[in-house]
Amino acid sequence: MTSVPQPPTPATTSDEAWWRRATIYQIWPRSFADSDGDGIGDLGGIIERLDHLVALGVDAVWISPFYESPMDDAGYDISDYRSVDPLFGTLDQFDELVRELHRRDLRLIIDIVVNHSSDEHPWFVESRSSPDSPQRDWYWWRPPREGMTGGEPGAEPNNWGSVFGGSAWEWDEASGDYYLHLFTRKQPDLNWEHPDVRAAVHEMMRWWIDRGVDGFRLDVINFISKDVALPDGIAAEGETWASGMPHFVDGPRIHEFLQELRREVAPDRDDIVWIGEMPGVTLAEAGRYTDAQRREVDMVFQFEHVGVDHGRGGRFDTRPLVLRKLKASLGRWQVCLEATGWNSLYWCNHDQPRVVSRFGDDGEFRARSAKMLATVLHLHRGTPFVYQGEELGMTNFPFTDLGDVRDIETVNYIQNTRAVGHGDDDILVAVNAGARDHARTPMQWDDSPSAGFTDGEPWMAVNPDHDTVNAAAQLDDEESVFQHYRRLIDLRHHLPVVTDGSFTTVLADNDEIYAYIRDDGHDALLVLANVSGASAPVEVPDVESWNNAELVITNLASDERPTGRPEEAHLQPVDADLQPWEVRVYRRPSEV
Ligand code: TEU
Repeated sequence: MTSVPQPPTPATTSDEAWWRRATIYQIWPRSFADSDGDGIGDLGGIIERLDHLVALGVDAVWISPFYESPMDDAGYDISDYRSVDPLFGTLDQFDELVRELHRRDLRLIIDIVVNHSSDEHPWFVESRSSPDSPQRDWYWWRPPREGMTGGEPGAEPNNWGSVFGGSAWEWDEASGDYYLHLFTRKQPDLNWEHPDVRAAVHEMMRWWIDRGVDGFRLDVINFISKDVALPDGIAAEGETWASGMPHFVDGPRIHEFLQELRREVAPDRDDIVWIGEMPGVTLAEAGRYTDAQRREVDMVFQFEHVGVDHGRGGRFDTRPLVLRKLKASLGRWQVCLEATGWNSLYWCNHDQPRVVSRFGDDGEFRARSAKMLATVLHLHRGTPFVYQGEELGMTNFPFTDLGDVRDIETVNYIQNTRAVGHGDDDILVAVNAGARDHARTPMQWDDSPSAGFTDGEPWMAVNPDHDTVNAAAQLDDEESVFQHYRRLIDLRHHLPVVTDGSFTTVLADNDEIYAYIRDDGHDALLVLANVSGASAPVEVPDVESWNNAELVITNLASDERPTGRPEEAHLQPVDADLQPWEVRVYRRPSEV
């Protein structure tokens, strides 16, 4: 028997699952911290920077893929599931990281990418070697359309488009079939219908549990069960490729596969957290996935709220934020998952532009609006995620040259839109609004030329604002964005209503104010936020009941507060106009 390392003491003792009271910090290893001077972040760099996470007060860390990979999709294309890519370090360093995290009472969540592997994974290499390979059916191989020759336009087995542009099928001349890849052609989809595929995944994940991990973030896990008939999708007018989503999102055997996964990997480890990344997941399905009784996943990453500013063209087709839509979306998830489910709460990750540039003001009110957005998010019901640099109020990168982007999705977008005649100026606007590259610039540790990220040449340019936006400048500044995040995380640890309280939207139709009430029968919290750059009046319902409430957190700097002193802030009426991007959170005894 392999020994299972003891989990660390939970952040707060409670009979509930620890992750309900936790805040999880996401590290994208390539851009977090570089320990060996090659310009690329690594595990050694993470180990050196753990005190930053301790100072912030988070409970767990999720690390994006660090496994061996050709890096076609920045590591989300894995060629060896039981390894550390030499770029990122060694398995010994991974073990050291687990020890160092656990020593600090921090848990480790790893990223499992098993909807697809890399085309360089030995499973795919074998599968591709011949139609007669015993592993042929580990992936989705299909012949060309009836009467057509493989490789000719329109011969693809169906009309599904890849998430990253073009067809989702790649013709393999040598073995005479197409294979399915919902993402890049170097990310062939695994066939979960095959029991040996599932068994291989279970075994691999048990191996990581034995190495001490405390949880899993499962990449696009609601795509693993496909309609085996692989029917055509409905293409929009004038488009060649259709979304295949209706045929693989929350597919026919998804609940069975997830229950089996949890049962086979960690049947008696209730402390392991399971987080499912689920693009396109419906509310009804999310309720099922996160119903604790069903033992599937503990929370899902859903995408509705990060799509509210998207037009038909998705991330590269953004519109100004309509606050009502954002509130309605998050509010719907709050209410629908209240009884049996659980939410994950995020603005940022390695796939999203920086939230302060997106929904806030990354100019004059950068710090204030970053704190407001953090407060609004963290006081919803669910588990909040902080993405590296978000706690500093890091901003989007001001791209002026399309040659500076690195992400495959952006590179493909540029190529495909140029091919249909779009000019670079328009493309630049789209890229500046929505590209994943914004999240992937090096972490800003200090104001030195490489922002303290590396002693070498950073693999991607550092955001020029690192001379003012950096960790060194914020750690000891009580009024920094960092300290505000720390206070929010601390509030969650000490105030049960943040975890347990019911959620009620107020002023749903107001287009400037984001307001809601949390109530656990003991305490009530009122969150009032101005999501606009102009001061805004606020009509607090039942305002008298809040008159003597305590102001638990605000984002105004001391010289910006009406009284100048936090302990006197309550002297300001609850319904006083909110300043641009201001947030106030009040607490009073519950009246329920
Ligand atoms: O993302 C899933 C996904 O479908 C989108 O969020 C996506 O990243 C895309 O940009 C839509 O525009 C996950 C990972 O988080 C992402 O980094 C990977 O590229 C993708 O899966 C494939 O593994």
